Amino acid sequence: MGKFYITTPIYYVNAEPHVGHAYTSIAADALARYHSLKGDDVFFLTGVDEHGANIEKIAAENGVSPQQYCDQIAPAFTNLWKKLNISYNIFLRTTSDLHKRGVAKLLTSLHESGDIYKDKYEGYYCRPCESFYMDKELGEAKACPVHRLPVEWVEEENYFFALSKYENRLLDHINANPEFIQPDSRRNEILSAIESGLKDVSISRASVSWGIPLPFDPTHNIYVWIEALCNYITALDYHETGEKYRKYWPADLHLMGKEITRFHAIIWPAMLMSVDLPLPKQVFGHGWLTKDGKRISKTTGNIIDMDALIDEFGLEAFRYYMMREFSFGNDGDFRRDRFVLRYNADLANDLGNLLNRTLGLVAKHFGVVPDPSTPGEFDSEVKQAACETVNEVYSLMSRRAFDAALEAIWEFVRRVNRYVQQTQVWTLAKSEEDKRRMGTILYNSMEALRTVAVLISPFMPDTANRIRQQMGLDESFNAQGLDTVAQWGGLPSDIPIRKPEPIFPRKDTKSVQSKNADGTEDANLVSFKDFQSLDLRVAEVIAAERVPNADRLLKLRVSIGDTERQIVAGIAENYTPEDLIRKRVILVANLEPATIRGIKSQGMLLAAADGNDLAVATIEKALPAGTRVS
Ligand code: ME8
Repeated sequence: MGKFYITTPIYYVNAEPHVGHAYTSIAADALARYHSLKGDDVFFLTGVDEHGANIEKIAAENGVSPQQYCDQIAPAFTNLWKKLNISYNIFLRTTSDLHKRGVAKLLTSLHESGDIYKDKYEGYYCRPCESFYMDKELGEAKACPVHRLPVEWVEEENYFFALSKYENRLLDHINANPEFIQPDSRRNEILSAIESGLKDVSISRASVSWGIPLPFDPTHNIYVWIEALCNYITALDYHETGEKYRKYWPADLHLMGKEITRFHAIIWPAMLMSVDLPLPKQVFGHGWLTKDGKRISKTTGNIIDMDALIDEFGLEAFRYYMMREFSFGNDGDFRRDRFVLRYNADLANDLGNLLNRTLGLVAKHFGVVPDPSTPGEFDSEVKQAACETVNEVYSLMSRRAFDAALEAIWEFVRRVNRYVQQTQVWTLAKSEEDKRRMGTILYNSMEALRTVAVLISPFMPDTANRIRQQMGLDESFNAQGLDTVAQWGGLPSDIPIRKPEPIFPRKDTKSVQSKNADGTEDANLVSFKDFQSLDLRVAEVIAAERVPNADRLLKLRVSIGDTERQIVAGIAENYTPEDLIRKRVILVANLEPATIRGIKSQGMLLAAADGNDLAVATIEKALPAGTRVS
């Protein structure tokens, strides 16, 4: 157990927040909650960046003072964080006294360190970035590399920070601490930027009136980026070296989009070196959310309607999609069809069904959490899988691999669904002895669900609580930490469960499709590559028999040309063994084998089911067994 201080960027108030801002904040929230689960003392900072020429200009366009403008927009951010269930500890505004006092202290120290000097500055400036760019970064069109907008030529007398002096110390630090800048691709970019030479940076603007004055020359305002970076310590009461500062600094993680990593990984650490303060432990620059390949931003206007998605699918599904779909270090395209697909496949199907099926059977046969009195086949595999999943999640979260951590959890969910299938638990209510085994299987499935609830809680806190509630667990279980999931058997028996209700009702893709605003048709699509990964074959049934004591099961031998396979299929209510002999059916030949009622099944037949009516898919021509179906 330790402390974990995590920050998001402080976002500009020049427009309403969008899905890109939500992305960083949801990731930070998931990590903050995850560290709380681990037992760490977490401090989570976010806020808004309110000064600078850009804000001044927009306020003037709106006919209000900059302060009035900031006061109007800042609540749009706090309202969004509330809506997205972001568990921050401080929302810092750079117009606050707290920030101004801390900035004055840090800039005074910087001045005293001898690293500040006055000089004339000229260069290309991008207003939306509040940043100067070098000629070579702009290309022939003289456009900002982030916004693709024309830059302005600015000349003025400024104060400078001697950044170039810190080149070697920065390189040494980055090389000695591979975790300092992540992911590795960003680390390499920063290393080569430093290696190609750092120029001193201007830290003041005589011409910008909306800002914080330099403590040693109030005729200049502090350049907004220099002042904004200070927020990471000003929010901790740095001005009085307060308790929060002493407890939480240095930050464990500064999280941000890749376009501003250089400010955090070069300028900010050099400023801290100059005043002899400890450096943040990690700077992580994540990828961009794009739409049709273009970065989502207020300047391009390709904004995703978060409200509509959340209204339709719920907040938890939105948070899940954001963290599951994209690899955090890379760019990723926000696609509604993928959202719907993940909702139906992962949430409604895999997780929702497991919960519903398990609790449905518990409600029908026991009413309370049953006793795990009768161990049997597959139990230890499920327990082992739980333990492995927890360890995997630990390691993936430390690498900020949210998508892979969620995939590991879902792999476990699917394993438990398979356990329910393999043990055919629903058939075990007949004798008292069988029922004891049924109780054990259901107990294990519920214990697995308790584990899943803890593991998903950083990403989907409400879903975790709803699962626990339906399982009959009181609120004290909501506070269960990660240590409790490593101990299998923590679920108490005999407590009454609640009425099972679907947590993610399936969405009809047709009705979802028709709601597309841009008129394009999104479907529940899989890629052609995914489809091709299925090995479908014509299979000829050469033998068939009933499985004793299993009303629904037939055991088949099928030929797929060179080899034969044994298949267990739940079709006995619709077909006799004789019906099937010599039929040419379609086999999923590369499905992992399963054991059903103690009998190995090496594949699956395709069939269509309409309620209790079921028909096996057959091939109308006598094509050779083993022919590929595509
Ligand atoms: O840069 N995909 O504020 P900002 C992913 N005030 N994340 C995105 C994104 C996208 N398409 N668009 C925005 C500033 N973000 C400064 C920061 S910090 C001392 C000062 C997120 O309002 C991402 O975190 O332009 C990005 O770095 C940040 O919003 C930029 O927010």
